[in-house]
Formats: sequence, structure tokens, C-alpha cells
Amino acid sequence: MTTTDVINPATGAVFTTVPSLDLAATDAAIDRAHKAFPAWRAVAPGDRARLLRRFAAVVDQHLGELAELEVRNAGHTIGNARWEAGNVRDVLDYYAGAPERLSGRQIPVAGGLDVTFHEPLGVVGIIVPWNFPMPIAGWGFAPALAAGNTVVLKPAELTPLTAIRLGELALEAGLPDDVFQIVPGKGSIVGQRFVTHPAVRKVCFTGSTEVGKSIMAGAADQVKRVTLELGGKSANIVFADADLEKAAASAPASVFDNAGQDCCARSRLLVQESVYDKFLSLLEPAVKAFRVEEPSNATAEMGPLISSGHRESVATYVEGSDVAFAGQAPSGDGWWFPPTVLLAHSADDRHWREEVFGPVLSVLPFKDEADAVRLANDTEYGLSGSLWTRDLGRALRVSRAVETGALSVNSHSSVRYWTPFGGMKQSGLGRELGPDALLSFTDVKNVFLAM
Ligand code: TAP
Repeated sequence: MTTTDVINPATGAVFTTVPSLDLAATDAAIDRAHKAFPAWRAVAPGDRARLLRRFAAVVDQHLGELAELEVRNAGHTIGNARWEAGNVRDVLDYYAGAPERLSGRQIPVAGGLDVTFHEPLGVVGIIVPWNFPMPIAGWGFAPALAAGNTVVLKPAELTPLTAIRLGELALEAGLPDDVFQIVPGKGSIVGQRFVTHPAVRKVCFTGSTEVGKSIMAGAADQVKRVTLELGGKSANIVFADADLEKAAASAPASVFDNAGQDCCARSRLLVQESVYDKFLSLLEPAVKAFRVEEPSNATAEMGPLISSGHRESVATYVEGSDVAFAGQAPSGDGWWFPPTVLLAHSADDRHWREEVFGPVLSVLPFKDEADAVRLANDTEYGLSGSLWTRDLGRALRVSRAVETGALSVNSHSSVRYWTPFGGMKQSGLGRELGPDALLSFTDVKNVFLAM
């Protein structure tokens, strides 16, 4: 069997290997999931809820182990990794409430009774990227299982370990065999097969816009359902009337968290020109104080990038650009990169327009509210963003005008598991989390009973 080396990005060293499944093994996993579907959808709602709660409890007992795996495999800081493992538990607990509440409607009609049912789809294929292996997996499998689907999940080749462990924990919690399977392997083999195999009725994909588009095109052949979470180039808009100290103190984490490998990263900073110099002078010490260090240290705020190839790609955005200031990063082994702030000279600068997916922040001044909205929307993306102001009217106006799926006023939060998350424009299609995600794993069936 083919295997893949798993590398610690903080050292560059291989520390284990995992199987990389071929087409035949992928087909076998999908066939097993297909066979397991009728029995899983027939599990009484209360029993399915109990199984998901037990899965959450087992995850809870292994939070430390899962977090340590993610530190080693993805270079996440231990603080973030603990949050991520806890998020899987919370999302499972949240959707464990769903099987008993997934009710349809009774619609008044002439001549009989009309009722709707939220039917599960069948086998759901989930394709996970390397940047947030645990939460993104959980946002897919928890609502999919709760709605009565079976799941095959492909982790990214770079970061398969926590997904494999979650598959084991599901069995330990008592989920029936083949209801939730982890299928490690290449995107071009395993992921692509999820798209083409007729038994897979929905594909949830998170990753690059380019691959997302190819998945959407491939899924069209079978009118397969898709949820896509793609790239972002989110704006952080700071108005002159904002609490500048608070906005500057929180700006570094809003883009450098997870080394900027975050589709919600606020990588475009828009500052009103009347406070531009003052804001940059507040931002500089906050960036320089951002702690980039061995990710298992409790004090680490940022770890390494995921791979040497990715570090090379990030570096191309900084070379030849106007660097305002930068923080520190360890030298030596591992894929380290310092938090870096670049001055954009126009909205055409490459680092302003493209998703860098690294610890690189681009800054541009704006004149007034209309200018801020125009610049914020001048992108093919529309995933997340923030705005800072003390003016409630402006907060509401700008929130409605910015074309983005999630927006935060005077904070940088993007994700709460009970509220919808997803992109506008080319940042994606469909919503994860909250009640919206649950329904996206079902089809509505309408039944009429004649009197
Ligand atoms: P992608 O290539 O999009 O990989 C994401 C996932 O899709 C991985 O599991 C990958 O498998 C799989 N995949 C790749 N090609 C596929 C195909 N043809 N059919 C089905 N599945 C396929 O992303 P990447 O190479 O890891 O990163 C490239 C860029 O994408 C990043 O620099 C960043 O800009 C963006 N990105 C965005 C996000 C989010 S959250 N929106 C996450 C990660 C990356 P493998 O295991 O073979 O890679």
C-alpha cells in the first residue's frame, strides 16, 4: 500500500506515515457507506442523538491528545489546537440536538393532508484542507450524520492525523461501522472520486477557489449537491471615530492567527486617512510583540507555515513590496515566516488583491464611508471582515453594504457554531454551521395524502 510521510512543520522532520488510499479502496469505502445508509437513517432520532452526544463526550475525553497531534502535524499553537478540539466536541453536541427537532411542515391544501419531510441525502463526501483540519471536518460530519447521512471524509494529505483519530473515536463512542469513515489519500484520487462516484450525493469542499470550481463543474454531471468554502481577502475597516487602541491591538491576531492560513484572515487593512499615521504607529508595536515561536509553548501566538513550498509562495508577495514593518520569527529548521505589514500603493497591488494565505497584511488608506465600501467590495471574494466605528448608523450602513458572508463590528470573530458561516461571490456556496448547515444535508420531500 502507498503511504504518505507526515511532517512536523516546526522542524521539517518526518515523524510518521499514513496510508494513502487508491481508487479501489476509495470505491470500497464509498460502497460500505452506501450499504450502511439505510440502517443509519432508520436509527430512531433519540438514539441517533444519544450516539452523537456520546461521540462528543469521547472527543471531550481526548481533547489534550487531539490538540497535541495538531500542534505536531499542522504547527498550530497549543492554545488554538485546544480550542479546535473543543470546537469539534461543541459542534457534535450542538447537532446532537437536531435529530429530534428535524421536523417538516403540515401545509393546508384542498382534498387531503400535505406534509413535508427533511430526507437525508445518502453518502456525503467531505474534503478537508490542511489549515483547520479538526473544525472543518466537524462542521461537515456533525450535521451530515445528525441529518441521517453516512460520511466519507478525506483529510488533506499534509494533515491527516486528527481526522484519523476522530474516526477511531467515533467507533469507540458506538457509531455503527461504516457510518463515518476516514479515507486518507490524494485529492486527485480520493477527493476526485467523491465527485464522480454516483453513490456520493453531496460533496462538502473547503480549500482553494480553483479546486472548488473544478468540483462544482464535476458535480454538475450528476446534479450532485455541493457546499463550497473557498478563499477570502477580507477587509478590516477602521474609521476615524473608532476605538483606535482596541482596533490596533486586535488587528495582528485577525490576520496572523494560524500564521495567516485562514480563509477569514483580515488581510486587507483599510484605515481612514485622517488617522492613518496614528493607526500605523499603534499597530507597529502590536505586530512586533506578536509571539512567533515553537507552537507547543503556552505563550506562542503563531507557529510555522504548513510547508516549505507554501513558505516560498508567501515570500513572493513580500519580495519587491513596500514593507512597513515586520515582527520576528525563529530561524533554522521549520517553515517559519515573520508577521509582515506591507503598504499597498493602489488596489491593483498583487498582495492587496490575491489571497496570500500567510502572515502578510496589506494596508491602504481610504477617504470616507463610500470609499471604504468601494474598496472593501473591490474583490472577487466575500467571506468575512470587520469594521471599527463608534457610530451605530454607520456600522449598520456599512454592514449591509459590504458583500461578505460574515461581518463583525468592533471585533474580529467570524465563527460561532450556532450561526451560519460561508461566503458570498467566489468565496463559496452554501452555509456551514447553525441551522442552515443541517438543512443543506437534506432534501425536502412533499407528501400528499388524499382524503
Ligand atoms: P486545495 O488544493 O484546494 O486542497 C484542499 C483539499 O482538496 C485537500 O484535501 C486536497 O487534497 C483536495 N483536493 C485537491 N485537488 C482536488 C481535486 N481535484 N478533487 C478533489 N479534491 C481535491 O488547497 P491547497 O493546495 O491545500 O492550498 C492552496 C491554496 O488554497 C492556499 O494557498 C490557499 O490560498 C487556499 N486554501 C484555502 C482554504 C480555505 S479554508 N478556504 C484552505 C486551504 C487552502 P490533497 O490532500 O491532495 O492536498
